Amino acid sequence: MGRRLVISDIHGCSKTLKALLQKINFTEDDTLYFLGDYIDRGPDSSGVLDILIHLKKNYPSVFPLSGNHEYQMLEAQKDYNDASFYYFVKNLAKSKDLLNKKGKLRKKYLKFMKSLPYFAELDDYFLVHAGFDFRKKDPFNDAVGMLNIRTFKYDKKKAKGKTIITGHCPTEFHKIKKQIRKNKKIIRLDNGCIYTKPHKIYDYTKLGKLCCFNLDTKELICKKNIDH
Ligand SMILES: [Mn+2]
Repeated sequence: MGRRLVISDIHGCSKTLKALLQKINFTEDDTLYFLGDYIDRGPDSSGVLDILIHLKKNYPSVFPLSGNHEYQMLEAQKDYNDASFYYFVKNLAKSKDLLNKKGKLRKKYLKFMKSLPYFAELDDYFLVHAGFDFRKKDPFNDAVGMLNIRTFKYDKKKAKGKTIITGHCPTEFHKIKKQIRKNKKIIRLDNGCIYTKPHKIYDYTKLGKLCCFNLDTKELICKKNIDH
């Protein structure tokens, strides 16, 4: 039996992702889920998407989900005119490498981002980028909530008693380990791998790792950011 593994927010850190995949020694027997936010902020959004597109194409047991950054990119692409879209991608998202020479999103990235589901339900887990707004009648149909919510209360009935694994909110490393140790029903796996320097909100000394969680052994395998 292969392992069931989950990796959270990568944000353009392709070297760190490659190193983590080597460290976990991913093979075709494993099932590998990604929690979204592959792009923006980091140095190599296109590199991260290339790795994911390659994995998804070659391994039927690789399941990338959408994050709010992929969703925002698709919305901007749909809603903005060419100049505004270019400004958004270059200056706000900082992912100019996703564009072709004409300033449009490269087709392979557009196609990939459009293909991403918002959550995955396993026998014993829900996997989702941000969480579920259980105050809603159908939280599993609420894309904005699943991709953006920051705090939410666990609802045993709606979550069917399953543990929820999320990313989205940078969480200090000792807190991630504590949630796992205490068998919490919500486990936040995002250690903010992009935060490697002093920051006005976050304590960067407790962040900066890209984490992979083994759903069966509860083991955490992490790689410190090597992209900058
Ligand atoms: Mn996010």
